[in-house]
Amino acid sequence: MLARASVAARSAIASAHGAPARSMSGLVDRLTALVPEKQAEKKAVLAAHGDKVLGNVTVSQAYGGARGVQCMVWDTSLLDAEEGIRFRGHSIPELQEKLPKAPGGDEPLPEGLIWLLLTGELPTAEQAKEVTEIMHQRAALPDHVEPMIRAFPKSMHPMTQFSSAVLALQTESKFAQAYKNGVHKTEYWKHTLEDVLDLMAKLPRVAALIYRNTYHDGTIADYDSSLDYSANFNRMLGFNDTNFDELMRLYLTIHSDHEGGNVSAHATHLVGSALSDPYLSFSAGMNGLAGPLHGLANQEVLDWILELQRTFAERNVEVSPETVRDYTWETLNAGKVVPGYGHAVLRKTDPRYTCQREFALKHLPDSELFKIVSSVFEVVPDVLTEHGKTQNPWPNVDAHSGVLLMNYGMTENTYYTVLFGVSRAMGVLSQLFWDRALGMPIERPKSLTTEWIKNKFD
Ligand code: AMX
Repeated sequence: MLARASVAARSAIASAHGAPARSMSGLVDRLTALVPEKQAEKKAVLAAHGDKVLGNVTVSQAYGGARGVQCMVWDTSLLDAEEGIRFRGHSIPELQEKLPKAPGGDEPLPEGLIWLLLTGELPTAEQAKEVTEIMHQRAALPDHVEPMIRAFPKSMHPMTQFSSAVLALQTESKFAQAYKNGVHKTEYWKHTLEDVLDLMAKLPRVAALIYRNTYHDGTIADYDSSLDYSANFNRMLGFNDTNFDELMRLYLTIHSDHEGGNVSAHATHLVGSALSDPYLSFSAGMNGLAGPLHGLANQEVLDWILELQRTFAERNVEVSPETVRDYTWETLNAGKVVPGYGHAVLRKTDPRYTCQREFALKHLPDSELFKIVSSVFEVVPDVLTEHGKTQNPWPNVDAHSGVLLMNYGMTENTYYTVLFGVSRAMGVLSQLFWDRALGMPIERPKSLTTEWIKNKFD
C-alpha cells in the first residue's frame, strides 16, 4: 500500500532503529580486528617494496587521461582487461554462486557483497542478514531531506537531485562531528564506518523519493524492514514483482565497484583524501557518475535503442544485422559515440553485460527490446572495429541494464543512473573506509605545463 509522505515510513524505520544492538556487533567486531592487521600489512608492503618502480609515465599518458598509470591502491576490486572485474578476488559468476541469496532466489544479496567488500571475506547467510538489519536500523532520513526532494522541480535531472540530497544528508556526518570535536586520527576509521553504513542505508529511500516524486504522484510505500535491502527498495519505488527483486539484487551487486580509476570511484577517493566526510566525497563521485561517458551511458543506451526502434518503424524496416549496421554507421558518421560500447580498461565483453544477458535469456527471452539488444551485440563490435578508432569494440555494463529495467515497468530512463549510484556507494564507500583505516594521505599528483614538456623534450 502506498501512503503519502513519510510519517508512517519514519515510524517503521524508527521501530527498526530500536532493534537490539547485538545485530551490528559481528561486522564491527570483524572490522575492528582487521584494521590493525591491514595497517601492519601496509607497513610491511611499504618496508619491503616501497622503492620498487610500478611503471613510467609517458607524455601520451599525461595528455591521455592517465590511462594505465598505476598510482593508486584500491583493495575492494581489481579489473583485468581480458577477464573483467573481480570483487575481493571473486568474479561475478563466483559471487552468484557463493554469496547468500534471498529465500528461493538465485541472485546474490547485495548485503552479502557489502560484507565482502568491507572485510574481504565471504559472509555466511547470518552475516549477510546482519548487514540487512544494519541497513534497516540506519535508514531513517533527517527531517529536512524529504521536503527538499519534494521541492525540487521535476525537470531537475534525477542525478542532480540525488547528489544534492546526499549533500543535504551531510548534517548527519558522525565523522565531521568527531573531527570538529578533535578526535585523534587513529580513531578516524570508526567514525567513517558510521557514515559509510548510514549512507548506504539511507540511499534507497532517498532514491525512491526522487523516483516517486519526479515521475509519479509522490506517494511512497511504507518502509518494510521485514524485506531485504533490494526488495524493500523496489516496494518504495512502487514495484512488487519478485523477479524484479531478483534483478535488483543482481543490479546492485554488479554495479557496485570497478576498481579505483573510474571517474565515480576516483572522485570519491580524491575528495575523501582531503578528509572531506563520506557524504561530501560520495556526492562528488555521483557528479562524475552523471557524465554520459560514465554512468549516464545507461540512460543514453536506452535512448539510442528506442530511437532505433522509432526510426525503423518510420522507415518501415525490420531489425536485422544489415539495418542495425546502417543505423550504427549513421550514429558514428554524426560524430557521436555508440553508447554502451567501449571501455577505458576492458578489452573483451564486460562480464557485467554477460550476466545481464543471461538474466534476460532466463527471464525475458521474448522481449522485443532484448532482441534488439542482441542484434546490436551481433553487429556493433564489427562496425566499431571497421571504424577503427575504438580500442575496445565490446559492450560494457550499460549496454544491457536499461532493457531489463524497462521489462519490469521502470520506463523512465533518465532515472537509471540513480540506481547505478545506489549500487556504486557500496564499493566506493567500502574503500573510503579503508582509506581512513590505513591513513591514506591527501592525493596530489604532479601536473606539468605544455611549456614544461616542450622545454624538457624538444
Ligand atoms: N562509439 C564511438 N566511438 C568510440 C566508442 C564508441 N562506443 N568508444 C570509443 N570511441 C572512440 C573515442 O571517442 C575516441 O575517439 P577520439 O579519438 O575521436 O577521441 C577513440 O574511440 C579512442 O577511444 P578509446 O581509447 O577506445 O576509449 P576511451 O578510453 O577514451 O573511452 C569510453 C572509454 C567508455 C569513454 C568510450 O569507449 C565511450 O565513449 N563509450 C561510449 C559511452 C559509454 O558506453 N560509456 C560507459 C562506460 C562504462 C561506464 O563507465 N559505465
